Amino acid sequence: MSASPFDPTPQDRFSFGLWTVGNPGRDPFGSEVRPRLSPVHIVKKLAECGAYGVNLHDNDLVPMGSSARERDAIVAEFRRALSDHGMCVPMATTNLFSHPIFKDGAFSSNDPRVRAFALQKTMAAIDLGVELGARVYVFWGGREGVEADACRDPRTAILRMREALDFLCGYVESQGYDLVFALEAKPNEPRGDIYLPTTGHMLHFISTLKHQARVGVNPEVAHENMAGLSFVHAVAQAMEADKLFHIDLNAQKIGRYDQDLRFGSEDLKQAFLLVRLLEGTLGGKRYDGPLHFDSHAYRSEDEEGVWDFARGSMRTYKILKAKAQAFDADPEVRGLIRERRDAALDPLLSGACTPQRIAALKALQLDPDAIAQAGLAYEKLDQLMMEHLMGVRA
Ligand code: DIG
Ligand code: MN
Ligand code: MN
Repeated sequence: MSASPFDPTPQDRFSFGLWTVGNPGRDPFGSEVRPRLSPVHIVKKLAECGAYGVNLHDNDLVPMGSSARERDAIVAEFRRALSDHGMCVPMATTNLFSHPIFKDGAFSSNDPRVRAFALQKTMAAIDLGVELGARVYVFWGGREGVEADACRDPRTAILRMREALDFLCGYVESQGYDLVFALEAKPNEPRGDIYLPTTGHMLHFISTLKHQARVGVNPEVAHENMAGLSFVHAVAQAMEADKLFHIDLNAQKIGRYDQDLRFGSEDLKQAFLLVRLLEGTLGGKRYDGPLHFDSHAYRSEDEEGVWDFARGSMRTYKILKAKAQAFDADPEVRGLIRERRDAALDPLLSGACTPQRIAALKALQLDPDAIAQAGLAYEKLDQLMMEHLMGVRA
């Protein structure tokens, strides 16, 4: 098959979790539809698709209850596969949600034995991630929440999660690991309400931690959409705070359960605006971390459909990247979004709050009615963007 400019390469930094392409298609209303794929097979196939990395929860690779010898053998085989296929492990994380012990949370559980077990499990999983070369460690608190809100003071839950993360940052420092943490928010599912439900909540929570510099966020498209929020604005706030340490890409229809659909397969306009932001085509810093697809193929698919899903995810991202580059290079677009400059006003709109600036702003003669008359040509701008997206303008 001839090469395409949208074929993924390792330089694109695309990654998938073992649990994503390895999803066997089970859902709350039906059993698995696909055979389970071994981690070694997933590494081989993802490399063939053009991905550069594979991520994992501890138990995606090492089943709970494995002996040390079994664990080491599994890890050795996996590392051989990574080496054979030129793949890396950019991110690792802990499964603190599947085992029944976590039925009422992990770090926020009312049972101190559960909280201790969660810390013990996470330290072992961090060791595994570092051994595999991970530089980012994700925390998704899927069970950190409630149905019966009377069960604990929500402030106690936040306190417990802060204590856990402060301890685990201390652990990473004590081991000398080169590892940062990325906190992933979700508003609900599987719990009725999950604590710290959006990226914005996480950004504030990080500001209360002892080791703030080591902690950032891992926003997910579907999760912010579930909260009815703009994912692009959540990512922009994280980037502006230098806290976008990782990202989970997928697609989501508004008002549904967490669908984890193929990237770009639903709201193409928001996917375009996201890629434009991440790639910096509108100006400003670009994101240079892993581009992780935390999503899975439709339940309708066989294994070949899973790889169609993986290829489609990466291809869509690269197509949108090319379209964003064309859009922001379009002279008509640049003319419409060029920032209005005013030599007289600009000095008054930034810098220190000096007596001179206060006096000058108070003395300004501005005619609000006249200013309000200005048209902004956003209809033309948005139509241009849509025409770039629809392929009738390049
Ligand atoms: C769900 O969106 C969560 C889990 O898949 C995983 O812990 C995390 C890592 O991307 N995302
Ligand atoms: Mn999700
Ligand atoms: Mn995720």
